[in-house]
Amino acid sequence: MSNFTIPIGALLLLSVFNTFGQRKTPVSKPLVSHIYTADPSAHLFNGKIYIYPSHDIDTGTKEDDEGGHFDMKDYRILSMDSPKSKVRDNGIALDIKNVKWAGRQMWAPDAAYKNGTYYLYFPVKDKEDIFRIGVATSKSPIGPFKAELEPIKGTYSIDPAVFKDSDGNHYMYFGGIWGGQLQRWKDNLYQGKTENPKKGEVARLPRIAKLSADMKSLAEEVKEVKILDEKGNLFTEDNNEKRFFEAAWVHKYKGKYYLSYSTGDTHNICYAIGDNPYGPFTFKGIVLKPVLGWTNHHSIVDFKGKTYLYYHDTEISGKTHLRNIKVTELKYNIDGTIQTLDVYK
Ligand code: FUB
Repeated sequence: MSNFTIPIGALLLLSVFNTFGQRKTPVSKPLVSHIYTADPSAHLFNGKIYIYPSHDIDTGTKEDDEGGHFDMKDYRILSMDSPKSKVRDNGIALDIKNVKWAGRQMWAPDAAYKNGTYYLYFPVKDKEDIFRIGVATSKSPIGPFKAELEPIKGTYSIDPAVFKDSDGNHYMYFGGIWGGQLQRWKDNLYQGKTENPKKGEVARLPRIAKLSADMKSLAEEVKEVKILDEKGNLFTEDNNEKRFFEAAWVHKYKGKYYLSYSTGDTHNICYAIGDNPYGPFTFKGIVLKPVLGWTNHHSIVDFKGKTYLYYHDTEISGKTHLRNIKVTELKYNIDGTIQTLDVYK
């Protein structure tokens, strides 16, 4: 975990140090530097890129193993005419004080569009300190968004990612272990405070449910999404270079479904390929090697025939919980595998 502050002068040199003290030069610049942003969920709406990120702030909350220092209180939406153009900060789109049921910690959101309405999906702890997923609506992609009075029934944990399939159906993926509390849920029932998964146990899996036509409720019971190794086996917890931790994202390429996700404590963004939204998905490799900071969280979006990876690191602050979002191009090999990105030289 990188926890030192980099003076502005050092930033000008455009090189930073990783966890092991090695000098690294980032290939991309932070998209904005007047605020801290993370977990960028990028979408193409009306020919423009809209980025739905977490808005990191320093509230002074003490760092703990559950991520208490990630104490975010609102969402701000960024937009760009293209992945290479100027970034607009469109101001506060949803404030925690306007979410009736929310307690604390607005974590990684996502968004979707259907029939003239934009939907913002967001994880936040309720008054009992349990992560739930809420939804808020707006007629504009940049908000302001109005939150529903209750979280989406049947949802839990963090990191919602809503995928629109070619047939118009929407699916929500979600879940994250450790501070994201996924380990506290079994068969969609809350088990109370539960230890993190142990070595040798089958690793926790991301969840999926189809969204109802109203986009504000689940159309079915939440299911686990199986991620298999090359031999068809589920990963165990000690295979933490490859197993799921948080930050699921699904995109489609040449008719196949790509599930990408963070391995958390080993800091990779990995991916697995499947034949339908529910999986199973078979592990293929690494999309993005570890970035500066502890967390790694991304999204993948197509724009004018190219594919872009939005991600974050801690280049500006050097602090785990104060991140900055970035973008770089992502490329495929002829066989459909993804070319692994190392975003430092
Ligand atoms: O931003 C808070 C949490 O950090 C996200 O929900 C995780 O995916 C990790 O990036």
